[in-house]
Amino acid sequence: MGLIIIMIRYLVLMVAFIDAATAVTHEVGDSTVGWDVPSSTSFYTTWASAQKFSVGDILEFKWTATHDVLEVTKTEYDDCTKTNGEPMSTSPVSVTLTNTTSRYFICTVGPHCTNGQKLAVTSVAETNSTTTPKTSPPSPSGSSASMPTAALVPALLSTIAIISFLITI
Ligand SMILES: [Cu+2]
Repeated sequence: MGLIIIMIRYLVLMVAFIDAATAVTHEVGDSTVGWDVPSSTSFYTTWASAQKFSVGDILEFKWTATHDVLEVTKTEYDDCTKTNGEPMSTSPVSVTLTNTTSRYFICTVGPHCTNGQKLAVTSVAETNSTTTPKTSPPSPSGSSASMPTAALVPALLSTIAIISFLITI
């Protein structure tokens, strides 16, 4: 009997821990295109709008030909100009989204940025509550409806884990 309780508690804790440590890695452009001069100038805008970026998530830029990644201001992103900083020229480049500020990235090689190799992302705060973020990204109706439930289950399991510890101590 005691062993079973210990095992259940262990499993519940594991689930709670995994949820707390979950950070999604977004491979920019997905594995088929990656970070490249896209076939359409709106490619990365379309790609980004299909993602849900949360604080703590990671952007991963991967490429094979000659490209680089430079984080720039919005103006530089809009105009494809570069005033500050050294581009990161060795693939892969990982960038952690640390807050809800919009981030802008371009490739500084030749006319790649003008041809659409640029990315803008905005992260939403990762919370387990049901409050909606101030700037909610366009999301398909299905995914937004299922989110609160998905966040509730690990929260519930964490609570059970804490309670089971308090009882046995
Ligand atoms: Cu490039």
